[in-house]
Amino acid sequence: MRKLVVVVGLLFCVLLWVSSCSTGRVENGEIPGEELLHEDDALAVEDDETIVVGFAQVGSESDWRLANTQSFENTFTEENGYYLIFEDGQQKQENQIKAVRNFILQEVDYIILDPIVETGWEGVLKEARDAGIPVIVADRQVDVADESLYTCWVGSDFVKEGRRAGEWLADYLGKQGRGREVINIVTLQGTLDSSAQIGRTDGFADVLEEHDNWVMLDRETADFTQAKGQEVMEGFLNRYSDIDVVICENDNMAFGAIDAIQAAGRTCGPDGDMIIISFDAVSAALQAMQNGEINAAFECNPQLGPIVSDIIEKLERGEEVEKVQYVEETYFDTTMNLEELLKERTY
Ligand code: GYE
Repeated sequence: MRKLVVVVGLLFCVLLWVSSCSTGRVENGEIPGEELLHEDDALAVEDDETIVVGFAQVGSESDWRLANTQSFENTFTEENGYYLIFEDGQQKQENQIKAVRNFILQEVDYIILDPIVETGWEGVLKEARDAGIPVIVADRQVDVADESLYTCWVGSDFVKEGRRAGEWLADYLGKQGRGREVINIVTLQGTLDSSAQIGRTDGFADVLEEHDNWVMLDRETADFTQAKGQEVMEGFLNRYSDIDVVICENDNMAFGAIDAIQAAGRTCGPDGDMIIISFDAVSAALQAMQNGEINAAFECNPQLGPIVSDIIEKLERGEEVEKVQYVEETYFDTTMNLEELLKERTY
């Protein structure tokens, strides 16, 4: 069953309504807005074969996010039988809600939602369910009492990432003979109430609890961006003179923190006076490890496009899909052959 994606008469009303929040890209790389709802685009998908997918993305705050968007754009192509409508939420939940409503009005076949925060989705998810449009949640999760409000979720085990980082730190300090020393830690947190922030904070906190000599001096959000990472780290450096470990809940905040540390005439990395631990493990983080600036990075896989497309294909065939699907992840540190690993790295 293929629907007429956009009724031409409705086009211009919808256009007026959404043009203020449509700032992302469509699948062919055009800047949306007028183009997104152009009559030709609508007519182009009035066939029975093309699967129309609306993707409400969080924003473009990090290298991880760009790789994630790229993964969806590379997968949901015309050649693969899709028409992708991409909406960039610009890190605002209200924009994402508007985007989902817009997809419902356009009668898309599937909605992919990467929710910026976990709460506040009930209303719009009910609207999608009432319209009979399956919603696939990707990357971050939604916290809703009624799980039938979405079809399934695919993403990372953020708690496991956080625990793994804590366990790595315990092992590293042990090897340095610092297993019983007082270790002062600060954390640059991601966007508060996002799954990636909650999971990484909680996972690391589990390991923190097991070490009474570890002290969490401070935690502050830097919204997953490099600029805020630098700003928050400047504040930490002004307030605390004895930081041993900086936990950065993504690579971009680590890049900002490193800039702040170096600007303050301080050092970090395996030979520096602060240990830097980061999450995502994008290529630039592995390069920062090669430069001796980051000690370890815990991988978060952004390549969710093909997995979501497999889910859609199963749904098209009328098959059941798993409600929760975790992706495989690893970690990297400076003991590894980073040059070789970088050759394989696609993001
Ligand atoms: O770690 C960060 C991004 O939700 C896993 O969001 C994602 C996180 C990722 O901005 O870089």
